[in-house]
Amino acid sequence: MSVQIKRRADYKPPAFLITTVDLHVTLHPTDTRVISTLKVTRQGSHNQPLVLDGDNLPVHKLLIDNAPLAAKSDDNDGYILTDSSLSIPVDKNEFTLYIETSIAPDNNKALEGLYLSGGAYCTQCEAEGFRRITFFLDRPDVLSVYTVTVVGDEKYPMLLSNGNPVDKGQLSDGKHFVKWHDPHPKPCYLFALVAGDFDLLTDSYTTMSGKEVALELYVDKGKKHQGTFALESLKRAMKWDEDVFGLEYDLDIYMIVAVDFFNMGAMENKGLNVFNSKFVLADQDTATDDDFFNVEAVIAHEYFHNWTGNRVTCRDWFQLSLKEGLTVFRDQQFSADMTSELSNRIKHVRVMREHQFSEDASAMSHPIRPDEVIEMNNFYTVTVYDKGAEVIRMFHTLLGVDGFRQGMDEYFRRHDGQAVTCDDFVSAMQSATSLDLSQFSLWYSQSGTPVISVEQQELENGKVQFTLSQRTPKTSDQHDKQPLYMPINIEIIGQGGELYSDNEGVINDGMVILDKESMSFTVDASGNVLTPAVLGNFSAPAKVDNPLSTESLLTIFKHGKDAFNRWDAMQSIYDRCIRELEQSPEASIDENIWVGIRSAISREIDNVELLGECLVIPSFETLCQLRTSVDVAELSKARTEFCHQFAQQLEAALLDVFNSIESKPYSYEQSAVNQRRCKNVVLAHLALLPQYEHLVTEQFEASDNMTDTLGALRSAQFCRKEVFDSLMAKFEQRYNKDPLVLDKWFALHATQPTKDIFATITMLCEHPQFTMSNPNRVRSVIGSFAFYNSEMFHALDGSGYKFVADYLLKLDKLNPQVAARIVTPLTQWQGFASQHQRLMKEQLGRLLNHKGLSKDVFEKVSKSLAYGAD
Ligand code: B3K
Ligand code: ZN
Repeated sequence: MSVQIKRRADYKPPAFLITTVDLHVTLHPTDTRVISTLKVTRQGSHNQPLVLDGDNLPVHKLLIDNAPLAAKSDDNDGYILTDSSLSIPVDKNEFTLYIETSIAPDNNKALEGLYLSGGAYCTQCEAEGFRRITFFLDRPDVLSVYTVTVVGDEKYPMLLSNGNPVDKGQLSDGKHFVKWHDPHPKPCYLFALVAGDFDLLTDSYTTMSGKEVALELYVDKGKKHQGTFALESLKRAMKWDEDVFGLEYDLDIYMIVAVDFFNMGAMENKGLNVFNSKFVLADQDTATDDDFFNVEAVIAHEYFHNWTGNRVTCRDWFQLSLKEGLTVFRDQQFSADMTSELSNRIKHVRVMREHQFSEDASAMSHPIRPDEVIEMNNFYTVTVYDKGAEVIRMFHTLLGVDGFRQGMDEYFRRHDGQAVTCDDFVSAMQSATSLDLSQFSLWYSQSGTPVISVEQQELENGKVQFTLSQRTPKTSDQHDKQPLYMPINIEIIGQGGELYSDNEGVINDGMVILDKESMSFTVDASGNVLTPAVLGNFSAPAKVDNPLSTESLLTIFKHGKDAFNRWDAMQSIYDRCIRELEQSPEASIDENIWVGIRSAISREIDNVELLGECLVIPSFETLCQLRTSVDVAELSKARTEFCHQFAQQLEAALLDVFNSIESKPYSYEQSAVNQRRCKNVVLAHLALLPQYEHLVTEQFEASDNMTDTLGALRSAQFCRKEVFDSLMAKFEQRYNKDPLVLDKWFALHATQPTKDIFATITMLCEHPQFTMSNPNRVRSVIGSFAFYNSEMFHALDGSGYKFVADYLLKLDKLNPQVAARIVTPLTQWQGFASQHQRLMKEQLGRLLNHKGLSKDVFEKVSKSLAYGAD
């Protein structure tokens, strides 16, 4: 297969710009006509032809300043059309180009470009989907003012595009049209068009300068009541961005459309966001607390893009983290302000440890600003997004709230209306601080997860020397690593909980800067045992190697000032216990640990937020990241055994917590969320003890909300099979008309570690609500199996790997983007024992040899197989 690798170093400014775009789109399922009129200006003096991107598009008509141009032939110098480009010979410096083309949205199952699904026309252009609609300079540094006329049947009463509506009317053939104008120049990836028949929720928001903005939310017919929370979230996001960053909305109307068929979460098209309905629709009967949280977070994320992404956009796609890392950081800060700082931080750190660390350890390792890409869609990764956000968080930590705001103000002052680079962002931040950020900027170019090691050594005269060192192991893409500039949150805690400071004054406000391979400082311990709690609040995206005794970990839990550290100490204790059971399955856990946890529970019984988080045993995926050569069956067995001992040993304490939390009528507000969370975590532990099975069924029957219903169902996974089956059957009967809710049921089935899992999955795929063409369904069945059913996915007969590969071969023909996501667990073989590796590579080999494999899947599979070969 011949593929083209694009490199960041090869960037060249565009040879032409397109200042205005006039699009006229006449919708039809198999013959949508797209007429595009472009004002084109040559950049600089050169005589190159104008080369437009166009993905398998025909040219029906082409005019330059009204003069027709034909295709090139022997005796005529016309345009040259290939399956990916249109080259137009032209010597004018400024001209108007008219091109007529056509597309078939009904045959578009990749859901990129313009597609017709679930009865609505919808577009997705980021990263390079606009070239599937019409010929264009499909790159983010070409900014144009758009005027768009959408023509459609009466069957589609709502015809939407970016900006403000400026005209509408009936046409003689029974069709109607709406014309839109967006005054803000934008790159084509922010173009959007939607046509359909929706229920509409309306509201308005008055901005800080007194401008009234119309808010419109379009949802499927009959779902209006499920849209209220999203609309309220939008207003909270608009207010927060004004309060915290002084940023105001800039059009008269802000529209959000929720659609069922969507490859990812949502898309920030200017003035017309398109959302996966999963991140819009929410009410207490159908959405869990986590769903409500996600709706608010994604609504905010897309809204925040209006400044960080749309007003200031990326020069090229290698700079993606410029908008995504920054916008994720902004949405995280917003969510923390709306809900709780602690549980937000824990949530995001879990994502880093479970998914980003594994990406960095795999063949897909890349810096937050990648250097090489085959398929851009493969780089919307946890590294670019979440590690990118961690890098922005470090700017925030280093510059402080005011310094960061000053840097942001300067960034907008310099770059509003431009397409810029990560270096431009760093330079704006540099203007707001006296710190030298040059070493810090290595975070943009160096991949991999640094490991911080902590050592302590007793010196004479009662002093203890602490040494912090850093090392970044080589990654698949880079062998040589340099020391990074890291802010490290640190607490030195004495046995009685007193905090110590150092003699050299390197700890400032609980923070040290580690900017070389290693650094040391001393503390007067005067005979006291000191416990260093390092990387509090996950102050840098790193792993920590801090060999503390169990007693020290319990000290951190008991006396640590930083709540995050306290949670983290508990996680380390669990990890340590599970390791013991891996080494010897008969081992019994040190009684002191149970005593410590029991007393922790009784001390914190009213602090349900911390308690709820602390009682979560690290996931299988997180444990994998702390180990090498994982034998899946062994690790799962040890984890399961630990969970059983945990429930038995702590039975009385867990029951106390369960009984202390009274069930109240549902409301989505933080204290109630914390209580439900804690209660459901405890229920899952108790469910391992047969005598508490009734608590699970009782909660299921009594529940007035999806959080508790699903909490009961998850716990029922640990009860007798007939209990689980009967509750699952009731759930399915109740929600079988609501595929979005049924996704939860699909996922629960697909993650059951049962021997007959393939029969179950086959049955799920035949369910009337399942369709391979809907990414949400595929993710909930096949994605859940591959990512979260570790025991069966990694079964040593290779059946799990083969099942996923077989499915991906079919899916890849329809939707390469989704296939390339789901192939991820198969490509991350590096952390597993050799018997797993061999079987995983066997399936990767099958995929690679498949004729017609998409470049999306090809890029990930070929890199994975090449890993370690050099
Ligand atoms: N910018 C979009 C993601 C587009 C993904 C293209 N494959 C959503 C977001 O991050 O807000
Ligand atoms: Zn984004």
